Amino acid sequence: MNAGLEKIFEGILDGNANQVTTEIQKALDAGINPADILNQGMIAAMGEVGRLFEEGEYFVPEMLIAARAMQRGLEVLKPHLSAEDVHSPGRVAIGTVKGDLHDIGKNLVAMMLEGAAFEIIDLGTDVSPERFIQAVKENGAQIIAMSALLTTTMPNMKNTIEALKEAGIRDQVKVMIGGAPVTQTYADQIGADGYAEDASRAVAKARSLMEG
Ligand code: B1M
Repeated sequence: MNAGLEKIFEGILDGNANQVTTEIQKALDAGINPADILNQGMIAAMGEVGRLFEEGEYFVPEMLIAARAMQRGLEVLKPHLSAEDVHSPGRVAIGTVKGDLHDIGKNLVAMMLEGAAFEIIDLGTDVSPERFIQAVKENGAQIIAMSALLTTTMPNMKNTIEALKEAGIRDQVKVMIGGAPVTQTYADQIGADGYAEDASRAVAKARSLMEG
């Protein structure tokens, strides 16, 4: 790998946002293709972060600062990327379900998905079924990603799936769920298409939902 791209890659792994932004600017000034900076330097680094997390070498704080460094880097790189440079695997509308204000895990999932080049529509917290439906109808979301941290708000995942059915658009969109009290069994019970236990696995799950 080009030495500059390597520094970007390492900067993301270390969560060193200043290194990442400085090295991206240097790479751009040196005429390196923005798509190569994105794919070889940045997305590859987030893939490595996910691997280290799954192997127990990284924990949530390391993943969070890496994702933040990635986001800061994207702010520098984005104006230089053309539509052809970014091969987005899909468009994801993500939110914490109605009644639930926990957003740290949801934000982490959104950042990791963005790091994997997914287009993210972040609906925030306390998201009603109607708002998720709107994201499918008006914003073309291909995946609805719902997070819940409370046992009392988990039923709103089921309510959202029911609302999608009532709106006649259940088959137009994949539904993925997660959050501390959520399980694969619950996902199966309510008819979600996928469940992921953490932000890294959420990326793999979203990819497989787009392929399937
Ligand atoms: Co709250 N809270 N909280 N809280 N809070 C919990 C969740 C709780 C377990 C604490 C406890 O009692 N031990 C408990 C829930 C009990 C239950 O329902 N079984 C609880 C409670 C009761 C409450 C209140 C009701 C307290 C009160 O007011 N009486 C209240 C509810 C407010 C509301 O939402 N309406 C409340 C409020 C809050 C704060 C506002 C103070 C704050 C939230 C701040 C914020 O998010 N901006 C807060 C916090 C911080 C927590 C704890 C301490 C930490 C949650 C967190 O951020 N974890 C939490 C206790 C705990 O978990 N130890 C607790 C870190 C985060 C990275 O993990 O969100 O699990 P997590 O996300 C993971 C995975 O779950 C997964 O990936 C992430 C990263 O790997 N994941 C997904 C998450 N979403 C996913 C979606 C996916 C896939 C994977 O696909 C779509």
